[in-house]
This record gives sequence, structure tokens and C-alpha cells, in this order.
Amino acid sequence: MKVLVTGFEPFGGDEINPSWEAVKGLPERIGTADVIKLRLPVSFRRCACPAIEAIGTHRPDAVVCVGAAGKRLEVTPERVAINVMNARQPDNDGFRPVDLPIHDDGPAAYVSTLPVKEMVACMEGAGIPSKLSNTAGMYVCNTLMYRLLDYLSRNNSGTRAGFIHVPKTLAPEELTRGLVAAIETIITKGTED
Ligand code: PCA
Repeated sequence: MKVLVTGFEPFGGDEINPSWEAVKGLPERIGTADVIKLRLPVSFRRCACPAIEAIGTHRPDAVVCVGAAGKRLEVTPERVAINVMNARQPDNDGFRPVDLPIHDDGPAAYVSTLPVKEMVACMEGAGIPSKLSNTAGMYVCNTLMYRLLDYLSRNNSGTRAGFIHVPKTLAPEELTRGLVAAIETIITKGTED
């Protein structure tokens, strides 16, 4: 089994992005799965391309994308991505979309194909504050989740995918522990029904 895990480069003038710090700290293997790590640009237009390329190269069983959510206090698996781009601040390419669709002919939303509720329970069990989130926002993280689920559904792929937002309030080691717990759940539990 293989799991592709992505984090983001810094944005908004920050020196680091806790999502990449957390992903970087993951072991090369979790349970029976090989872990492939990838750092993505904070760019509406470019964020999904390296991930889609890595899916083609590695054929992972699951893709777990991770991003930072400044105002949150828990590690939050996302339930859904919506077909909207709306930004208060420009991305790292200087692009600031307002109320634009991600895909003109795409569905309004895609639901995570990861077992999000079990992931929350497992992280809580590991002592990491966690909560299910019903919105991934309308910035680059939502676009990445939408684009990947769109790509996987259009290609009839059995690969499961979803997104986890991490807070800035927890140490990177704690975030990494949370991700390990979430990935263990994905490996053992399969898709939420
Ligand atoms: N967080 C942003 C984009 C990159 C990141 O780490 C977001 O929530 O959309």
C-alpha cells in the first residue's frame, strides 16, 4: 500500500507553513504503507499539477493533502470541497480570484473519500485535538481538494483522497503525530459510508 501526503509551501508572508513541517516529519512507512511526501505551491493554478503527476507516477491507494488554517485550534479533516475560488489575499502567483468556479463544467462539490469521522476519533484517541470541518474555505486548499477529487472521479480511480487542515497552535511534532493517527485509520478503515 502507498499513501501520498502533501503539504504546502509558506504563504502570506510567513516563514514556514506548519502543514509542510508536519508532513516532513512523517516516517517513510506507517503500518503497511509506504509514505510519499510532496510539497506544493500555494497557487490556485499550479497546486494540483505536481500532485496529479505524483499520482500517475506512484499510483497511491490514498492521497492525504494537508494545509494550514490560521484560526483553527484543532486538526480538522475536511468533509467537502466546493467549486468556488474566492480569495481575500493573492496566492503566491499574485492571483486573487473573486467568486470564480474552479471548473466551469464541474459539480458544485466533491465529498472526501477518506473516513473522516474515524480519523477524528483516532486523532482524539491519540491525544491530538481534532474536529470534523464542513468547509475547507475558498482559498487554495479547497481548490486542491476539489481538483484532486475531480481528477480521480473523472479517471475512475480507486484512489481515495481528502484534505486535513492543521492549526498553527500545535507544535509540528504534535501535528505529525495527528497525521500518523489519521493515516493509520485510512490504512485500516477504508472509506466512510
Ligand atoms: N492554507 C491555505 C492555502 C495553503 C495553506 O497552507 C488554505 O487554507 O487555503
